Amino acid sequence: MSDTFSRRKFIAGLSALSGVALTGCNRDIYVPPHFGGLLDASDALTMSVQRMLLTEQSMAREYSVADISDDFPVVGTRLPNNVSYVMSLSNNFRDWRLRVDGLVDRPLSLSLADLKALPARTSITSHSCEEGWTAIAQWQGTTLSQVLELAGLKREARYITFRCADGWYDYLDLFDALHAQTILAYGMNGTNLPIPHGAPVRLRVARHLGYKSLKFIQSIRVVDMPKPIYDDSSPRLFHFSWYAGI
Ligand SMILES: Nc1nc2c(c(=O)[nH]1)N[C@H]1C(S)=C(S)[C@@H](COP(=O)(O)O)O[C@H]1N2
Ligand SMILES: [Mo]
Repeated sequence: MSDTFSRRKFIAGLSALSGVALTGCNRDIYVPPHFGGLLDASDALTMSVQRMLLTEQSMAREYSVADISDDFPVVGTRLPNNVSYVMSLSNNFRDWRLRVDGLVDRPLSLSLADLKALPARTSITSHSCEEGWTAIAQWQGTTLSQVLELAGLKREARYITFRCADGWYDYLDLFDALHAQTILAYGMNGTNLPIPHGAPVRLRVARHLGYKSLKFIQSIRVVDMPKPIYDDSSPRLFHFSWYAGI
């Protein structure tokens, strides 16, 4: 959004759409035009208004079957060294559950079958790792937005945080979390997601570099502000500085 874009009109439009007047909002106050400020400006943002905002978002390019890479590298963890993960792997993830909690109306505990019962999205997108490679695969899963809608985001919800079975932890803002190409993927190239690629479920965040596409997702927590975690078991300590920008 450019500086010249009329914020005032935009916010006014939002309040009209959501049917809620932004009373107490001093319209002459300068608010920097960034998404965080925009969300803060309107606590009245409903999911449907957010979805309208998101239709303005750019989509990552989608490819055809012929573009799928023969070799998709594995980066980082190939098999989480975690007892409960290995146990659920041994029963084919039948007892695996995805917890969704935090700032939601209805905390969830979803099985793989529950996720697969939701409408699926299949897309062929490219994945670029900051280590310097790009590969294309077909991913199948449920959009994260559907799962968040099932749980029901509370008004204070701003970020979606993820914990993985190997100790990785990261977050998405609502714009990325609700994006149509952000999926919880359980299928890759027409088969179940292979273990080294993050079985049973990984994130695919099409417009981000590879590190945001977390593998071995274990739980999702909705928060108003992601907290840096000091966790000795987390290989992500070196990513700590990324939180500084929030
Ligand atoms: N839990 C977890 N998620 C992860 C990683 C990891 O090691 N553990 N590696 C990240 C990085 S840097 C990349 S490029 C991709 C790699 O996914 P792939 O192994 O399927 O290629 O997953 C990302 N998500
Ligand atoms: Mo990566």
